[in-house]
Amino acid sequence: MDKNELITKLTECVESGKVNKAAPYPPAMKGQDGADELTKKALEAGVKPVEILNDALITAMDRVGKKFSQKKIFVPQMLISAKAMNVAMVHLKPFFQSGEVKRKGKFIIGTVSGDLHDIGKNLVSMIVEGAGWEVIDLGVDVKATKFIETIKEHPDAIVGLSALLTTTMPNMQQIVAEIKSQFPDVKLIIGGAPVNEDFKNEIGADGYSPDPQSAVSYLNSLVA
Ligand code: B1M
Repeated sequence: MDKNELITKLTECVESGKVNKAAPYPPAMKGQDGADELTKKALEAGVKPVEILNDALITAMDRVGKKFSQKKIFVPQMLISAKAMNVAMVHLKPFFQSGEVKRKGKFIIGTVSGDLHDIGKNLVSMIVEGAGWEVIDLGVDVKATKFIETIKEHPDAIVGLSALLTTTMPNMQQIVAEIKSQFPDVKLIIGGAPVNEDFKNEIGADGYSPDPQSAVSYLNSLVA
């Protein structure tokens, strides 16, 4: 398979939830390579990790999201696509994390309470870490109290909040307010599909990043 075919096939695997060759789902792809094998093959063929991420994995998850909106697929299929994406990410992680060893500062990140989406947050963690930051990842469904406890332990850290649901945007607002009331000088950056610059201004966060690269630029600008 050439590079384009590998990308196309990998996109199909993540979109349809074909995790690896041994996986029985989806039955139509039984015995075929899955996201695991194809990511390895793409890397071996010289496809850049960032191309694998953007052209295959993120493209596939966008398609999954559209099909979910159109009620063509349901939560279990989204979950299995997320699993296929995570399996692929295991192979990409070392490339994104091979940044400088000297740390530029600390970055605390979590997906806000009520929200279980972690793929985007994990990507931001990985890329920020690769750009030379120490990352303290609090996981998903993180309440204000957990952020505050962690800020007490790392008062010099910058804090990142991720939200993927419109229904968890108010939780993000509340977490920002609680952190700012106790630590007015801590810098807060928000991200995730439903949030934007206007929402950042509305809730009094310091930065908004649509993607991991701009999160890195923002963090770097604070220590420049
Ligand atoms: Co959910 N889900 N989901 N889901 N899910 C969305 C978000 C949705 C848009 C799908 C849709 O309807 N089209 C929709 C939200 C609609 C809305 O609120 N307007 C939705 C819904 C409704 C739900 C449930 C409510 C479904 C249900 O149960 N009925 C439920 C909620 C559960 C909960 O959280 N309480 C739910 C559940 C799930 C799964 C568990 C099945 C699974 C998540 C698995 C996991 O994360 N481990 C899932 C998935 C996979 C999705 C979609 C398909 C893909 C999300 C994803 O991983 N994208 C998603 C549709 C979509 O996004 N197209 C959808 C890839 C990822 C790389 O992108 O996360 O946007 P993203 O991250 C980007 C940027 O946003 C940014 O950088 C990343 C890389 O570019 N970014 C930051 C993110 N955080 C950042 C932080 C920063 C900076 C940048 O600084 C701090």
